[in-house]
Amino acid sequence: MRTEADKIQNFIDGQFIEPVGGKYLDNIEPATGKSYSQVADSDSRDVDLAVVAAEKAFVDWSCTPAAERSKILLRIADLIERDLEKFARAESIDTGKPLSLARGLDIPRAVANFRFFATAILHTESEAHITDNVAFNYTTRQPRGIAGLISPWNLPLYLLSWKIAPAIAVGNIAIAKPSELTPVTAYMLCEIAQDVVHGTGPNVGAAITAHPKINTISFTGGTVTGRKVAEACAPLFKKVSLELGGKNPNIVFADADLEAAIAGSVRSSFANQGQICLCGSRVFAERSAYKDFVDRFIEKASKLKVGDPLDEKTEQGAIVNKTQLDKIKFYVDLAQEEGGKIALGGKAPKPINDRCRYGYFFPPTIITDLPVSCRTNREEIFGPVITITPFDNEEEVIGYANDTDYGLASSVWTQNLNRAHRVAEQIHTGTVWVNCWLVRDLRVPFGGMKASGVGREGGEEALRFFTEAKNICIAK
Ligand code: TXE
Repeated sequence: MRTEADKIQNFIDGQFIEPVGGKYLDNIEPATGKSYSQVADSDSRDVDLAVVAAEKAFVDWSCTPAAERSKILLRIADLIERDLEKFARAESIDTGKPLSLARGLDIPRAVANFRFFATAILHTESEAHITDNVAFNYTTRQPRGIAGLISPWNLPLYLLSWKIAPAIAVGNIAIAKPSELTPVTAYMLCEIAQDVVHGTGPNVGAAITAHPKINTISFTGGTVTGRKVAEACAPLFKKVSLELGGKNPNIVFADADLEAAIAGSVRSSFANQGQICLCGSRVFAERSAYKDFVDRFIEKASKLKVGDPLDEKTEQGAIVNKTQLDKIKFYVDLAQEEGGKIALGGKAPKPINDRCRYGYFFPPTIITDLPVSCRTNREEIFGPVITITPFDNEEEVIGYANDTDYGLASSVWTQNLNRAHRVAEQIHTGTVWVNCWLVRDLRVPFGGMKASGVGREGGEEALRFFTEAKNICIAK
Protein backbone atom coordinates (compact mmCIF):
# COMPACT_ATOMS: atom_id res chain seq x y z
CA MET A 1 0.00 0.00 0.00
CA ARG A 2 1.33 3.43 -0.97
CA THR A 3 1.47 6.01 1.79
CA GLU A 4 0.58 9.66 1.88
CA ALA A 5 4.25 10.71 1.93
CA ASP A 6 4.98 9.39 -1.56
CA LYS A 7 5.55 11.37 -4.72
CA ILE A 8 2.22 10.92 -6.45
CA GLN A 9 2.71 9.66 -9.99
CA ASN A 10 0.22 8.76 -12.66
CA PHE A 11 -0.96 5.18 -12.92
CA ILE A 12 -1.20 4.04 -16.52
CA ASP A 13 -1.32 0.54 -17.99
CA GLY A 14 -0.85 -1.03 -14.56
CA GLN A 15 2.23 1.00 -13.66
CA PHE A 16 3.14 4.12 -11.76
CA ILE A 17 4.87 6.48 -14.19
CA GLU A 18 6.31 9.98 -14.25
CA PRO A 19 4.23 12.64 -16.01
CA VAL A 20 5.64 13.19 -19.51
CA GLY A 21 6.53 16.82 -18.75
CA GLY A 22 8.29 15.74 -15.53
CA LYS A 23 6.48 18.44 -13.54
CA TYR A 24 4.93 18.16 -10.08
CA LEU A 25 2.66 20.32 -7.94
CA ASP A 26 2.93 20.75 -4.18
CA ASN A 27 0.29 18.88 -2.23
CA ILE A 28 -0.62 21.00 0.78
CA GLU A 29 -2.00 19.66 4.05
CA PRO A 30 -4.93 22.00 4.88
CA ALA A 31 -4.49 21.66 8.65
CA THR A 32 -0.89 22.88 8.55
CA GLY A 33 -0.73 24.92 5.35
CA LYS A 34 2.47 23.05 4.48
CA SER A 35 3.38 20.94 1.47
CA TYR A 36 3.69 17.29 2.46
CA SER A 37 3.92 15.52 -0.90
CA GLN A 38 4.11 16.18 -4.61
CA VAL A 39 1.49 15.38 -7.20
CA ALA A 40 2.05 14.87 -10.93
CA ASP A 41 1.26 18.01 -12.95
CA SER A 42 0.28 16.15 -16.09
CA ASP A 43 -0.98 17.39 -19.44
CA SER A 44 -2.63 16.15 -22.60
CA ARG A 45 0.34 13.90 -23.44
CA ASP A 46 -0.32 11.88 -20.29
CA VAL A 47 -4.01 11.69 -21.15
CA ASP A 48 -3.01 10.37 -24.61
CA LEU A 49 -0.96 7.62 -22.97
CA ALA A 50 -3.85 6.70 -20.69
CA VAL A 51 -6.19 6.51 -23.69
CA VAL A 52 -3.84 4.15 -25.54
CA ALA A 53 -3.67 1.89 -22.47
CA ALA A 54 -7.43 2.12 -21.98
CA GLU A 55 -8.18 1.14 -25.59
CA LYS A 56 -6.01 -1.93 -25.17
CA ALA A 57 -7.55 -2.88 -21.84
CA PHE A 58 -11.09 -2.40 -23.12
CA VAL A 59 -10.76 -5.35 -25.51
CA ASP A 60 -10.54 -7.89 -22.69
CA TRP A 61 -12.38 -6.13 -19.91
CA SER A 62 -15.52 -5.47 -21.95
CA CYS A 63 -15.74 -9.20 -22.73
CA THR A 64 -15.06 -10.39 -19.20
CA PRO A 65 -18.18 -12.13 -17.86
CA ALA A 66 -20.24 -10.12 -15.38
CA ALA A 67 -19.63 -12.67 -12.64
CA GLU A 68 -15.87 -12.20 -13.03
CA ARG A 69 -16.11 -8.42 -13.06
CA SER A 70 -18.28 -8.64 -9.99
CA LYS A 71 -15.68 -10.74 -8.16
CA ILE A 72 -12.95 -8.22 -8.97
CA LEU A 73 -15.01 -5.28 -7.71
CA LEU A 74 -15.84 -7.16 -4.52
CA ARG A 75 -12.14 -7.80 -4.04
CA ILE A 76 -11.41 -4.06 -4.44
CA ALA A 77 -14.03 -3.36 -1.76
CA ASP A 78 -12.45 -5.94 0.55
CA LEU A 79 -8.98 -4.44 0.08
CA ILE A 80 -10.16 -0.90 0.82
CA GLU A 81 -11.98 -2.21 3.87
CA ARG A 82 -8.89 -4.08 5.02
CA ASP A 83 -6.95 -0.81 4.89
CA LEU A 84 -9.81 1.39 6.05
CA GLU A 85 -7.81 3.05 8.79
CA LYS A 86 -4.94 3.92 6.41
CA PHE A 87 -7.34 5.31 3.81
CA ALA A 88 -9.22 7.32 6.47
CA ARG A 89 -6.05 8.85 7.85
CA ALA A 90 -4.82 9.72 4.36
CA GLU A 91 -8.17 11.31 3.48
CA SER A 92 -8.21 13.34 6.69
CA ILE A 93 -4.67 14.65 6.13
CA ASP A 94 -5.29 15.42 2.47
CA THR A 95 -8.64 17.23 2.86
CA GLY A 96 -8.58 18.58 6.42
CA LYS A 97 -11.74 16.68 7.32
CA PRO A 98 -12.01 15.15 10.80
CA LEU A 99 -10.51 11.68 10.94
CA SER A 100 -13.74 10.43 12.53
CA LEU A 101 -15.72 11.60 9.47
CA ALA A 102 -13.33 9.94 7.01
CA ARG A 103 -13.47 6.74 9.06
CA GLY A 104 -17.23 6.81 9.58
CA LEU A 105 -18.44 8.12 6.21
CA ASP A 106 -15.96 8.59 3.35
CA ILE A 107 -14.14 5.29 3.30
CA PRO A 108 -17.02 2.97 4.31
CA ARG A 109 -19.06 4.61 1.58
CA ALA A 110 -16.33 3.94 -0.98
CA VAL A 111 -16.41 0.28 0.06
CA ALA A 112 -20.21 0.25 -0.21
CA ASN A 113 -20.08 1.80 -3.69
CA PHE A 114 -17.87 -1.01 -5.03
CA ARG A 115 -19.98 -3.71 -3.35
CA PHE A 116 -23.23 -2.19 -4.57
CA PHE A 117 -22.28 -2.05 -8.25
CA ALA A 118 -20.42 -5.38 -8.05
CA THR A 119 -23.64 -7.11 -7.17
CA ALA A 120 -26.00 -4.83 -9.14
CA ILE A 121 -24.61 -6.15 -12.44
CA LEU A 122 -25.63 -9.66 -11.45
CA HIS A 123 -29.29 -8.67 -11.15
CA THR A 124 -30.05 -6.61 -14.23
CA GLU A 125 -32.92 -7.46 -16.56
CA SER A 126 -32.95 -7.22 -20.32
CA GLU A 127 -35.88 -5.67 -22.14
CA ALA A 128 -37.88 -7.29 -24.93
CA HIS A 129 -40.81 -5.78 -26.79
CA ILE A 130 -43.08 -7.73 -29.06
CA THR A 131 -44.63 -5.68 -31.89
CA ASP A 132 -47.89 -7.51 -32.52
CA ASN A 133 -47.37 -10.06 -35.30
CA VAL A 134 -44.76 -7.89 -36.96
CA ALA A 135 -41.49 -8.08 -35.04
CA PHE A 136 -39.65 -9.01 -31.93
CA ASN A 137 -37.32 -6.42 -30.28
CA TYR A 138 -34.68 -6.93 -27.69
CA THR A 139 -32.47 -4.26 -26.18
CA THR A 140 -28.85 -4.77 -25.33
CA ARG A 141 -26.80 -2.51 -23.07
CA GLN A 142 -23.15 -2.52 -24.01
CA PRO A 143 -20.29 -0.70 -22.27
CA ARG A 144 -19.59 2.64 -23.95
CA GLY A 145 -15.79 2.40 -24.06
CA ILE A 146 -13.56 4.85 -22.21
CA ALA A 147 -15.09 6.96 -19.46
CA GLY A 148 -13.42 10.12 -18.16
CA LEU A 149 -14.21 10.59 -14.48
CA ILE A 150 -13.46 14.02 -13.05
CA SER A 151 -13.95 14.36 -9.32
CA PRO A 152 -13.65 17.10 -6.67
CA TRP A 153 -11.81 17.55 -3.39
CA ASN A 154 -14.58 17.50 -0.82
CA LEU A 155 -15.25 13.74 -0.71
CA PRO A 156 -12.34 12.42 -2.78
CA LEU A 157 -12.55 8.63 -2.57
CA TYR A 158 -16.29 8.59 -1.85
CA LEU A 159 -17.15 10.48 -5.07
CA LEU A 160 -14.51 8.86 -7.24
CA SER A 161 -15.67 5.37 -6.27
CA TRP A 162 -19.28 6.46 -6.95
CA LYS A 163 -18.17 6.93 -10.57
CA ILE A 164 -15.48 4.26 -11.00
CA ALA A 165 -17.56 1.42 -9.59
CA PRO A 166 -20.50 1.63 -12.05
CA ALA A 167 -18.24 2.61 -14.97
CA ILE A 168 -16.04 -0.47 -14.72
CA ALA A 169 -18.75 -2.80 -13.40
CA VAL A 170 -20.55 -2.61 -16.74
CA GLY A 171 -17.33 -3.14 -18.73
CA ASN A 172 -15.91 0.30 -19.48
CA ILE A 173 -12.36 1.41 -18.86
CA ALA A 174 -12.16 4.43 -16.59
CA ILE A 175 -9.63 7.24 -16.77
CA ALA A 176 -9.85 9.04 -13.46
CA LYS A 177 -8.81 12.64 -12.82
CA PRO A 178 -8.99 13.28 -9.09
CA SER A 179 -8.81 16.83 -7.79
CA GLU A 180 -5.25 18.10 -7.75
CA LEU A 181 -5.98 19.33 -4.21
CA THR A 182 -6.72 15.87 -2.82
CA PRO A 183 -5.00 13.17 -4.88
CA VAL A 184 -3.78 10.74 -2.21
CA THR A 185 -6.57 8.20 -1.77
CA ALA A 186 -6.95 7.85 -5.56
CA TYR A 187 -3.23 7.15 -5.63
CA MET A 188 -3.68 4.48 -2.96
CA LEU A 189 -6.57 3.03 -4.92
CA CYS A 190 -4.25 2.61 -7.94
CA GLU A 191 -2.63 -0.30 -6.21
CA ILE A 192 -5.85 -2.12 -6.85
CA ALA A 193 -7.56 -0.45 -9.84
CA GLN A 194 -7.48 1.49 -13.21
CA ASP A 195 -5.81 4.43 -15.03
CA VAL A 196 -5.36 7.64 -13.04
CA VAL A 197 -3.90 10.85 -14.47
CA HIS A 198 -3.16 13.54 -11.89
CA GLY A 199 -2.96 17.26 -12.52
CA THR A 200 -4.89 20.47 -12.79
CA GLY A 201 -8.32 20.92 -14.30
CA PRO A 202 -7.19 23.17 -17.16
CA ASN A 203 -4.37 20.77 -18.13
CA VAL A 204 -5.71 17.27 -17.47
CA GLY A 205 -9.47 17.74 -16.95
CA ALA A 206 -9.78 19.77 -20.14
CA ALA A 207 -7.64 17.25 -22.09
CA ILE A 208 -9.99 14.48 -20.96
CA THR A 209 -13.14 16.36 -21.98
CA ALA A 210 -11.55 17.24 -25.36
CA HIS A 211 -10.19 13.78 -26.18
CA PRO A 212 -12.21 12.30 -29.05
CA LYS A 213 -11.75 8.73 -27.83
CA ILE A 214 -13.15 9.38 -24.35
CA ASN A 215 -16.84 9.33 -25.20
CA THR A 216 -18.35 9.42 -21.71
CA ILE A 217 -17.72 12.07 -19.08
CA SER A 218 -18.88 11.96 -15.48
CA PHE A 219 -18.06 15.17 -13.66
CA THR A 220 -18.63 16.37 -10.11
CA GLY A 221 -17.50 19.85 -9.16
CA GLY A 222 -18.43 23.50 -9.28
CA THR A 223 -21.10 24.90 -11.60
CA VAL A 224 -18.69 27.24 -13.40
CA THR A 225 -16.38 24.31 -14.23
CA GLY A 226 -19.42 22.19 -15.15
CA ARG A 227 -20.34 24.73 -17.79
CA LYS A 228 -16.85 24.49 -19.32
CA VAL A 229 -17.07 20.69 -19.32
CA ALA A 230 -20.47 20.84 -21.03
CA GLU A 231 -19.12 23.28 -23.65
CA ALA A 232 -16.15 21.01 -24.40
CA CYS A 233 -18.28 17.87 -24.65
CA ALA A 234 -21.22 19.20 -26.68
CA PRO A 235 -19.55 19.48 -30.12
CA LEU A 236 -18.11 15.98 -29.72
CA PHE A 237 -21.52 14.57 -28.74
CA LYS A 238 -20.19 12.98 -25.59
CA LYS A 239 -22.52 11.49 -23.06
CA VAL A 240 -22.21 13.73 -20.01
CA SER A 241 -23.31 13.59 -16.41
CA LEU A 242 -22.78 16.76 -14.38
CA GLU A 243 -23.20 16.86 -10.63
CA LEU A 244 -22.70 20.49 -9.69
CA GLY A 245 -23.18 22.94 -6.86
CA GLY A 246 -26.09 23.62 -4.56
CA LYS A 247 -27.63 26.28 -2.37
CA ASN A 248 -29.88 23.92 -0.54
CA PRO A 249 -32.90 25.01 1.50
CA ASN A 250 -33.55 23.48 4.89
CA ILE A 251 -37.12 24.24 5.95
CA VAL A 252 -38.25 23.91 9.56
CA PHE A 253 -41.97 24.18 10.27
CA ALA A 254 -43.18 25.04 13.77
CA ASP A 255 -44.88 21.65 14.01
CA ALA A 256 -41.57 19.77 13.57
CA ASP A 257 -39.92 17.75 16.29
CA LEU A 258 -37.63 20.70 17.05
CA GLU A 259 -35.01 18.66 18.85
CA ALA A 260 -34.57 16.42 15.79
CA ALA A 261 -34.82 19.38 13.39
CA ILE A 262 -32.08 21.27 15.23
CA ALA A 263 -29.75 18.28 15.43
CA GLY A 264 -30.37 17.45 11.75
CA SER A 265 -29.97 21.06 10.65
CA VAL A 266 -26.71 21.57 12.53
CA ARG A 267 -25.38 18.44 10.88
CA SER A 268 -26.58 19.41 7.42
CA SER A 269 -25.15 22.91 7.82
CA PHE A 270 -21.68 22.06 9.06
CA ALA A 271 -20.77 18.46 8.16
CA ASN A 272 -17.34 18.38 6.49
CA GLN A 273 -17.05 22.13 7.32
CA GLY A 274 -20.05 22.74 5.05
CA GLN A 275 -18.10 21.42 2.06
CA ILE A 276 -20.65 18.87 0.83
CA CYS A 277 -22.73 19.81 -2.18
CA LEU A 278 -25.78 18.58 -0.22
CA CYS A 279 -25.25 20.79 2.83
CA GLY A 280 -28.28 22.90 3.74
CA SER A 281 -26.88 26.41 3.56
CA ARG A 282 -30.18 28.33 3.65
CA VAL A 283 -32.19 27.53 6.75
CA PHE A 284 -35.81 28.75 6.89
CA ALA A 285 -37.65 28.56 10.22
CA GLU A 286 -41.39 29.27 10.66
CA ARG A 287 -41.83 32.56 12.49
CA SER A 288 -43.73 31.19 15.50
CA ALA A 289 -40.79 28.87 16.27
CA TYR A 290 -38.07 31.13 14.85
CA LYS A 291 -36.61 32.57 18.05
CA ASP A 292 -36.61 29.27 19.90
CA PHE A 293 -35.10 27.51 16.87
CA VAL A 294 -32.37 30.12 16.33
CA ASP A 295 -31.34 30.19 20.01
CA ARG A 296 -31.14 26.43 20.28
CA PHE A 297 -29.46 26.06 16.88
CA ILE A 298 -26.77 28.59 17.87
CA GLU A 299 -26.25 26.85 21.20
CA LYS A 300 -25.74 23.48 19.53
CA ALA A 301 -23.54 24.80 16.72
CA SER A 302 -21.37 26.74 19.18
CA LYS A 303 -20.44 23.46 20.85
CA LEU A 304 -18.99 21.91 17.69
CA LYS A 305 -15.33 21.37 18.39
CA VAL A 306 -13.06 22.99 15.78
CA GLY A 307 -9.69 21.27 15.95
CA ASP A 308 -6.84 19.31 14.46
CA PRO A 309 -8.47 16.89 11.98
CA LEU A 310 -6.36 14.07 13.40
CA ASP A 311 -7.66 14.66 16.94
CA GLU A 312 -10.39 12.09 17.64
CA LYS A 313 -12.59 14.68 19.38
CA THR A 314 -12.56 17.15 16.47
CA GLU A 315 -15.94 17.76 14.82
CA GLN A 316 -14.88 20.60 12.50
CA GLY A 317 -11.56 20.27 10.71
CA ALA A 318 -9.76 22.52 8.24
CA ILE A 319 -11.01 24.16 5.03
CA VAL A 320 -9.48 22.52 1.95
CA ASN A 321 -7.16 25.38 0.87
CA LYS A 322 -6.42 29.07 1.16
CA THR A 323 -8.49 29.96 -1.91
CA GLN A 324 -11.55 28.34 -0.38
CA LEU A 325 -10.87 29.99 3.00
CA ASP A 326 -10.59 33.40 1.31
CA LYS A 327 -13.84 32.72 -0.53
CA ILE A 328 -15.57 31.99 2.79
CA LYS A 329 -14.21 35.19 4.35
CA PHE A 330 -15.32 37.16 1.32
CA TYR A 331 -18.91 35.94 1.73
CA VAL A 332 -18.94 36.68 5.47
CA ASP A 333 -17.90 40.28 4.70
CA LEU A 334 -20.44 40.48 1.88
CA ALA A 335 -23.21 39.20 4.17
CA GLN A 336 -22.52 42.07 6.58
CA GLU A 337 -22.52 44.60 3.74
CA GLU A 338 -25.87 43.17 2.67
CA GLY A 339 -27.30 43.86 6.13
CA GLY A 340 -26.73 40.48 7.76
CA LYS A 341 -26.00 40.00 11.46
CA ILE A 342 -23.41 37.46 12.52
CA ALA A 343 -25.11 35.39 15.20
CA LEU A 344 -22.22 32.94 15.60
CA GLY A 345 -18.63 32.66 14.38
CA GLY A 346 -17.54 34.91 11.55
CA LYS A 347 -13.82 35.11 12.32
CA ALA A 348 -10.96 32.66 11.92
CA PRO A 349 -10.17 31.05 15.29
CA LYS A 350 -6.91 31.41 17.26
CA PRO A 351 -4.29 28.78 16.35
CA ILE A 352 -5.67 25.35 17.23
CA ASN A 353 -2.29 23.97 18.29
CA ASP A 354 1.31 24.29 17.23
CA ARG A 355 1.02 21.80 14.37
CA CYS A 356 -1.99 23.64 12.93
CA ARG A 357 -0.68 27.19 13.44
CA TYR A 358 -0.79 27.95 9.69
CA GLY A 359 -3.80 25.78 8.83
CA TYR A 360 -6.99 26.97 7.12
CA PHE A 361 -9.62 26.99 9.85
CA PHE A 362 -12.98 28.74 10.03
CA PRO A 363 -15.66 28.18 12.69
CA PRO A 364 -19.36 27.40 12.17
CA THR A 365 -20.89 30.73 11.20
CA ILE A 366 -24.56 31.71 11.34
CA ILE A 367 -25.94 34.82 9.66
CA THR A 368 -29.42 36.22 10.29
CA ASP A 369 -31.46 39.22 9.14
CA LEU A 370 -30.60 38.96 5.46
CA PRO A 371 -33.05 39.53 2.62
CA VAL A 372 -33.86 36.25 0.84
CA SER A 373 -32.71 37.39 -2.57
CA CYS A 374 -29.29 38.84 -1.63
CA ARG A 375 -26.07 37.37 -3.05
CA THR A 376 -25.16 35.61 0.21
CA ASN A 377 -28.45 33.74 -0.07
CA ARG A 378 -28.06 32.93 -3.75
CA GLU A 379 -24.41 32.01 -4.35
CA GLU A 380 -22.72 28.79 -3.28
CA ILE A 381 -20.23 29.50 -0.48
CA PHE A 382 -19.18 25.89 0.16
CA GLY A 383 -18.02 26.38 3.73
CA PRO A 384 -19.33 26.44 7.30
CA VAL A 385 -21.48 29.53 6.70
CA ILE A 386 -25.28 29.42 6.71
CA THR A 387 -28.13 31.90 6.86
CA ILE A 388 -31.35 31.59 8.87
CA THR A 389 -34.50 33.38 7.68
CA PRO A 390 -38.03 33.40 9.14
CA PHE A 391 -41.14 32.63 7.09
CA ASP A 392 -44.88 32.88 7.71
CA ASN A 393 -46.52 30.21 5.60
CA GLU A 394 -46.02 27.28 3.26
CA GLU A 395 -46.49 29.16 0.03
CA GLU A 396 -43.98 31.81 1.04
CA VAL A 397 -41.27 29.34 2.01
CA ILE A 398 -41.71 27.28 -1.15
CA GLY A 399 -41.10 30.52 -3.07
CA TYR A 400 -37.96 31.18 -1.02
CA ALA A 401 -36.72 27.63 -1.46
CA ASN A 402 -37.06 27.82 -5.23
CA ASP A 403 -35.67 31.35 -5.54
CA THR A 404 -32.19 30.22 -6.60
CA ASP A 405 -30.44 29.05 -9.74
CA TYR A 406 -29.58 25.78 -8.00
CA GLY A 407 -31.75 22.71 -7.45
CA LEU A 408 -29.75 19.95 -5.84
CA ALA A 409 -31.28 18.95 -2.50
CA SER A 410 -33.58 20.18 0.26
CA SER A 411 -34.75 19.16 3.72
CA VAL A 412 -38.20 19.64 5.20
CA TRP A 413 -38.90 19.23 8.90
CA THR A 414 -42.57 18.77 9.88
CA GLN A 415 -44.75 16.21 11.64
CA ASN A 416 -47.66 16.93 9.32
CA LEU A 417 -47.57 14.19 6.69
CA ASN A 418 -49.84 15.98 4.24
CA ARG A 419 -47.69 19.08 4.41
CA ALA A 420 -44.54 17.01 3.90
CA HIS A 421 -45.95 15.56 0.66
CA ARG A 422 -47.29 18.92 -0.52
CA VAL A 423 -44.05 20.79 0.04
CA ALA A 424 -41.83 18.01 -1.31
CA GLU A 425 -43.91 17.96 -4.48
CA GLN A 426 -43.37 21.68 -5.10
CA ILE A 427 -39.68 22.09 -4.34
CA HIS A 428 -37.42 22.13 -7.39
CA THR A 429 -34.58 19.91 -6.18
CA GLY A 430 -33.40 16.46 -7.27
CA THR A 431 -33.62 15.16 -3.70
CA VAL A 432 -36.02 16.13 -0.92
CA TRP A 433 -35.35 14.78 2.54
CA VAL A 434 -38.20 14.85 5.05
CA ASN A 435 -37.21 14.79 8.72
CA CYS A 436 -33.70 13.65 7.83
CA TRP A 437 -30.61 14.63 5.86
CA LEU A 438 -28.03 12.66 3.88
CA VAL A 439 -29.87 9.38 4.18
CA ARG A 440 -28.59 7.71 1.03
CA ASP A 441 -29.93 4.50 -0.47
CA LEU A 442 -27.55 3.65 -3.30
CA ARG A 443 -30.46 2.49 -5.47
CA VAL A 444 -32.14 5.90 -5.70
CA PRO A 445 -31.49 8.49 -8.42
CA PHE A 446 -29.13 11.25 -7.37
CA GLY A 447 -28.52 14.57 -9.09
CA GLY A 448 -29.66 18.11 -9.49
CA MET A 449 -32.10 20.31 -11.37
CA LYS A 450 -31.34 23.73 -12.92
CA ALA A 451 -27.70 24.85 -12.38
CA SER A 452 -27.08 21.87 -10.08
CA GLY A 453 -26.53 19.52 -12.95
CA VAL A 454 -27.56 17.30 -15.78
CA GLY A 455 -28.41 13.63 -15.47
CA ARG A 456 -28.65 11.33 -12.50
CA GLU A 457 -26.20 9.01 -10.80
CA GLY A 458 -26.95 6.05 -8.56
CA GLY A 459 -28.45 2.59 -8.99
CA GLU A 460 -30.08 1.84 -12.31
CA GLU A 461 -29.46 5.42 -13.53
CA ALA A 462 -25.69 4.92 -13.29
CA LEU A 463 -25.80 1.53 -15.02
CA ARG A 464 -27.77 3.11 -17.85
CA PHE A 465 -25.48 6.13 -18.07
CA PHE A 466 -22.38 4.01 -18.51
CA THR A 467 -23.93 1.75 -21.16
CA GLU A 468 -25.19 2.22 -24.69
CA ALA A 469 -28.65 0.90 -25.42
CA LYS A 470 -29.07 -0.89 -28.72
CA ASN A 471 -32.37 -2.24 -29.97
CA ILE A 472 -32.35 -5.28 -32.23
CA CYS A 473 -35.55 -5.71 -34.19
CA ILE A 474 -36.25 -9.06 -35.83
CA ALA A 475 -39.19 -9.53 -38.16
CA LYS A 476 -41.55 -12.31 -37.18
O1 TXE B 1 -13.85 22.96 -8.19
P1 TXE B 1 -13.74 22.58 -9.69
P2 TXE B 1 -12.92 23.90 -7.35
C1 TXE B 1 -17.77 24.26 -5.89
C2 TXE B 1 -17.53 25.10 -4.68
C3 TXE B 1 -16.15 25.58 -4.86
C4 TXE B 1 -16.10 25.77 -6.35
C5 TXE B 1 -14.73 25.71 -6.93
O2 TXE B 1 -18.43 26.17 -4.68
O3 TXE B 1 -15.93 26.79 -4.20
O4 TXE B 1 -16.86 24.70 -6.84
O5 TXE B 1 -14.01 24.59 -6.45
C6 TXE B 1 -11.49 19.73 -12.43
N1 TXE B 1 -12.13 20.90 -17.41
N2 TXE B 1 -17.58 22.84 -5.69
O6 TXE B 1 -12.29 25.00 -8.14
O7 TXE B 1 -12.79 23.49 -10.36
C7 TXE B 1 -10.69 19.96 -11.16
O8 TXE B 1 -9.31 19.73 -11.39
C8 TXE B 1 -12.25 19.72 -16.77
C9 TXE B 1 -18.76 22.08 -5.54
O9 TXE B 1 -12.00 23.04 -6.63
O10 TXE B 1 -15.10 22.45 -10.22
C10 TXE B 1 -11.32 18.95 -10.22
O11 TXE B 1 -10.82 17.63 -10.46
N3 TXE B 1 -12.05 19.56 -15.45
C11 TXE B 1 -18.53 20.66 -5.63
C12 TXE B 1 -12.79 19.02 -10.61
O12 TXE B 1 -12.80 19.57 -11.94
C13 TXE B 1 -11.73 20.66 -14.72
C14 TXE B 1 -17.26 20.10 -5.23
C15 TXE B 1 -13.64 19.92 -9.70
O13 TXE B 1 -13.01 21.16 -9.57
C16 TXE B 1 -11.59 21.93 -15.34
C17 TXE B 1 -16.13 20.95 -5.47
C18 TXE B 1 -11.80 22.03 -16.74
N4 TXE B 1 -11.71 23.18 -17.40
C19 TXE B 1 -16.33 22.29 -5.65
N5 TXE B 1 -11.28 22.82 -14.37
C20 TXE B 1 -19.69 19.73 -5.43
N6 TXE B 1 -20.81 20.05 -6.03
O14 TXE B 1 -19.59 18.70 -4.80
C21 TXE B 1 -11.22 22.14 -13.20
N7 TXE B 1 -11.48 20.82 -13.40
